[in-house]
Amino acid sequence: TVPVSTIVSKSNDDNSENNGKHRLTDDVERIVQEHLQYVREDVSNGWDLIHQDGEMKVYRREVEENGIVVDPLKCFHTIKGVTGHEICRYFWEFQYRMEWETTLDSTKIIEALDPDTVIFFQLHKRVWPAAQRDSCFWSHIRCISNSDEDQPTWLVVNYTTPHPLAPIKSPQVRLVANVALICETIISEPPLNPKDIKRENIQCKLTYVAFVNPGGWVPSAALRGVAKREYPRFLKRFTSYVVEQTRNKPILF
Ligand code: H13
Repeated sequence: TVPVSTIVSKSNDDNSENNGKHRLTDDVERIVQEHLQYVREDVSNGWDLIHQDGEMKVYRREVEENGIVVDPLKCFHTIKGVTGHEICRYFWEFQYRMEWETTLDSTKIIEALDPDTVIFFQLHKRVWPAAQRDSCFWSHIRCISNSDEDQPTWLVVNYTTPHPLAPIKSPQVRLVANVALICETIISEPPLNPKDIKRENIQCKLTYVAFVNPGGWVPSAALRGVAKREYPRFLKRFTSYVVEQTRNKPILF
């Protein structure tokens, strides 16, 4: 849950009289479904493995639009001792963000659309060899149950949206992104009583996909260099952070 003090505005839509719907409900649904399809597509054709470290694999496809690098990225990782819910929760929740994000100057929530969907405004560190970037995106967390026996799939989607509280102020450049974190929990040798499951019996299979348009021209080689360095760094730092944070806490299924 988001501390009330951090929310700049609540949605104008009265969700309670609108079946919990808000102005972006249909967009959120469409993008979530697209990611659930896309996550199944494999990386055997046209994807380059650009980084591997133990269980972590980072793939990308080199794509340019009007001379701008917009390389799609797909990462896989397996993390011992945490659930998909824990990984997604720490990724989505505002209060942990600055503890694991190293590429941000600031983050704030400018609107809460429903308990699972908020709009963030973020200022990115100037790691790019060009103007500073900002971003404004809805961020949605969801649990999808597969069957009675299986553990549910958890996912978070971050998707760029315009917002009156976040106008683009030149020379600031806006990143355009469509990012998803999709997690499954695997339980090995499940005990008869679910209450007896220990952290040593669980692992999380994570897929992270990113389509990011830098919003303006950046030298291709420099941008690809930054991406190749920063995505693996993010995955390693973020997942270690969640392992540390949850180590002595009850398991959140
Ligand atoms: O996904 C990551 N962070 C999210 C939470 O801060 C925000 C992210 C997002 C980015 C941009 C716009 C909207 C949302 O989902 C981790 C991101 C790691 C970034 C590594 C740096 C990559 C550099 C590539 C630059 C492409 C322009």
